[in-house]
Amino acid sequence: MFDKIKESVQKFSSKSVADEEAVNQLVKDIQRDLIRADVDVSLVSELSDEIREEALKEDLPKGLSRKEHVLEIVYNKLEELLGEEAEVEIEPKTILLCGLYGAGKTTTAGKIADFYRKRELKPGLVCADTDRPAAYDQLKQIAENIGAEFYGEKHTEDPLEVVRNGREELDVDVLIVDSAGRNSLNENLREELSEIDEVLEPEDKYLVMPADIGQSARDQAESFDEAVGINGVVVTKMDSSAKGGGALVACQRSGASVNFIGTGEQMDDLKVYDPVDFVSDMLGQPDLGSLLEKIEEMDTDPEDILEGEFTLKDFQDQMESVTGSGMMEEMMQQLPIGGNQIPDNISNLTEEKIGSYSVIMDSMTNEEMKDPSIISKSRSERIAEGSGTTRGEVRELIKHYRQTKNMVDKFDKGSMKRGNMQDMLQKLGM
Ligand SMILES: Nc1nc2c(ncn2[C@@H]2O[C@H](COP(=O)(O)OP(=O)(O)OP(=O)(O)O)[C@@H](O)[C@H]2O)c(=O)[nH]1
Ligand SMILES: [Mg+2]
Repeated sequence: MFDKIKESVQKFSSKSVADEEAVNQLVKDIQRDLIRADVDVSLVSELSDEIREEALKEDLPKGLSRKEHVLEIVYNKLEELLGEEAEVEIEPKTILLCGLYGAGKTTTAGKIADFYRKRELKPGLVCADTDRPAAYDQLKQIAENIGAEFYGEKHTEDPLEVVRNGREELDVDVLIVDSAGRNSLNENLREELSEIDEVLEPEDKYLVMPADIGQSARDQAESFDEAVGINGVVVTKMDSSAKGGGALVACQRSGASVNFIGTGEQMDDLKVYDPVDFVSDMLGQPDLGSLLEKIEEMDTDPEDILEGEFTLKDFQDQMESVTGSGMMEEMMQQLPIGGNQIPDNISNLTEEKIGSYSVIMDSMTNEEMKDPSIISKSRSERIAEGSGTTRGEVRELIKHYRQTKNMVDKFDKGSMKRGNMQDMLQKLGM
């Protein structure tokens, strides 16, 4: 995927000064990395101009070092390139999956069923791939494994009949229909999908595409959209292709929204698409500010944080325990890292900001606090309105939470003891 970019960013981070030469080198490296990930060349060139321009010409924001400023620009530009986060509403619906041979449709059908099952909606899988008898067995097995309802007819050649019967038979909240693939989007597939579409009238029609098709995802998304009117895309096999970045950017360009990405063969290898998450997963640059808050919280009760998932609720508690920047600085002095490694923006998280985060979180439902991945665009609009903030601020809060969560996820109990702080920092690459 974008793992080469991570190396380029690390190379830049390890330089002693972030001068023009270093920035130019970083931009050159990122250019090469993006082109290797099969991102459209014209976009790459636009992006590098923008990074160079902003990194070298813009005034340094207060409290940020040049290096941090440049990295922040890179993160933001990559996030922009990757488009909008997905809108995945957790509500009853019918979903039709389509795509070419081997794209990952059947596996994705199972993953999506499991995704809703975990969110308390009862899923059902219907096998409308009547081309191969093995398709029936494959989906049935998946349904059994995850505890989803299943409907299929092993010896039929009529997918429409199966879809009709499946809809009658299954009493579920989320009905997911797996369809047959073809080598290409030919007349035959067009017709079959349109007919299924008419019978099923699904709320969602997702095109499933593997990451390794890179930027041709754009053409594929456009032609499927023309043929059956897709309203979402799932990009699978992000774990096993270097071209996933290119595929995601291409979807964005085609106007298709990426709803999920598949990151492995297991049922829980599915993520709601979120560029902010994606970039921080990829580049994994820990935010030292959040780390310190984490350490501070550990002083109070490390066990609490480690019990289960680190939720937004934990994040809120953590926020509330940070009473001022002074405390943070004092704590810094006690850390076993050299003073010169401490970024200037360490006290960036002002009391004002903590206050506004708290208000935002107060506008969230319990469900959202427990599982922020369900916070879609419309939910974040509602939260912004309820808290008198903007969607941008809601996003910023969630981003901050995710960075902290990424870090917490890296800790293990052994190294949580205060004496092992050095270990912990090493683990985080500091
Ligand atoms: N590594 C990886 N493998 C995946 C992913 N999604 C699917 N696969 C694998 O890709 C292969 C094809 O997946 P299927 O789900 O059968 O694809 P399909 O689109 O239903 O294929 P047809 O029905 O033959 O058109 C299987 O071996 C899956 O395990 C993913 O996200 N990562
Ligand atoms: Mg299949």
